[in-house]
Amino acid sequence: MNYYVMTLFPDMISQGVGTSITGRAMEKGIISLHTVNIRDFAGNRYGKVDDYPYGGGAGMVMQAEPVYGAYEAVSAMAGKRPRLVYLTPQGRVFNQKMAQEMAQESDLAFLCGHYEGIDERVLEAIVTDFVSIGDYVLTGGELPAMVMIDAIARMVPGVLSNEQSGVSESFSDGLLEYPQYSRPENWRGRQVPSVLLSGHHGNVEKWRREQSILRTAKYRPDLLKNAELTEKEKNWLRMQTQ
Ligand code: 6GU
Repeated sequence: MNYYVMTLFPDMISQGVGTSITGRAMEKGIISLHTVNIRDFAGNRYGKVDDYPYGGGAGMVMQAEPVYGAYEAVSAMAGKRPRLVYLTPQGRVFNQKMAQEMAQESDLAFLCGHYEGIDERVLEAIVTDFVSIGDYVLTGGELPAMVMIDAIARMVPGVLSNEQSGVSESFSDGLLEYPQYSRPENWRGRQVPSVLLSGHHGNVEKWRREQSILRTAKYRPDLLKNAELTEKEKNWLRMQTQ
């Protein structure tokens, strides 16, 4: 899968994506990353890409033409006009299902804004998806783009090892992960739950499933509506919370 990121801070993206699992996937050629500096498409000698908003108000607006030029360059690299995600708190809130769906694309482009926003006309002309990563405001689209690239990349075959891939089931059944423990058995007076030391695989699986359900009920009760619980599990959960 080929990623293209249009930004004023290309180093931030290449440093982030080039690290750890996504970095390894780039080395292996499973994903590629092309950053495009929007400043390179400024129509002036100073690399100025922003101007005052028509109608007045605070801050500056990123102008349409440099952004359009950057997308033309991305299109030339991709050999087509790829799907383009604009990172904005006004977008649809990103989730695992969207990550899964976007992972099917061969090419995916991201547009990172700064200042008070980008001239609406270029957004109308080129953006296919308006996406937010949650209900809070960030200073720019770079961190959200990296969040999306990471979540999407781990859905691309070969990016995770077989061992790691099982972990991706965690959200797909709509429940939070169960707690994990490693050595030592007693850490500063805190014991590992005895069922995990029992060697009884069936009991371990049952305990982990119960822990997932309890955690979800406690921290993310909103997820339970869409989680795949059996009638028996629903009854069991009612018993626990009474
Ligand atoms: Cl995509 N951009 C910005 N600037 N802030 C955000 C966001 C995006 N998602 C949540 N907050």
